[in-house]
Amino acid sequence: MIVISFGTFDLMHIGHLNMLNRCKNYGDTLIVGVSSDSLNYEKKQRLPVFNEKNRMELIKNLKCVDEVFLEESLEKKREYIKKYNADVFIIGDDWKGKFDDLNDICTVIYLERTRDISTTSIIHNIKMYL
Ligand code: C2G
Repeated sequence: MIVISFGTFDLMHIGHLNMLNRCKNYGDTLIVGVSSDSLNYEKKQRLPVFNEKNRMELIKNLKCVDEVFLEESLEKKREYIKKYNADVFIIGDDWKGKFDDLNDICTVIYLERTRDISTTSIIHNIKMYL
């Protein structure tokens, strides 16, 4: 079974690792689309702290990840799923319901996020307390 997942993974933290480890439990191969810097700017109106090259390198080197590619548009999910022959598409439940239309070509699963950690809260804490 081939699993595909997506994300920015900026300031990689334990929530990201938990998500990807759990993704891998659903199949034999885990492919991860890492959102490009410009896609992130569109989504969040700011550039990531770590650039796309470094974010891809970090994710690619995790034991649970078999392959990474650059996700250039949120609308291209169907295309990427077909290209990588993914059987299962997994993402955090902050996106719950958003990708249900893809159930016609694969199984869409939303997993619960790790509580109390996010890239935004890390940036906030650094600004406040350091
Ligand atoms: N995540 C998690 N727990 C956290 C933080 C993140 O499980 N505390 C998960 C998210 O739900 C997502 C993945 O880790 O599945 C990557 O998180 P983000 O980098 O925040 O991803 P996002 O910017 O939402 O990009 O095309 C979809 C988007 O690219 C997803």
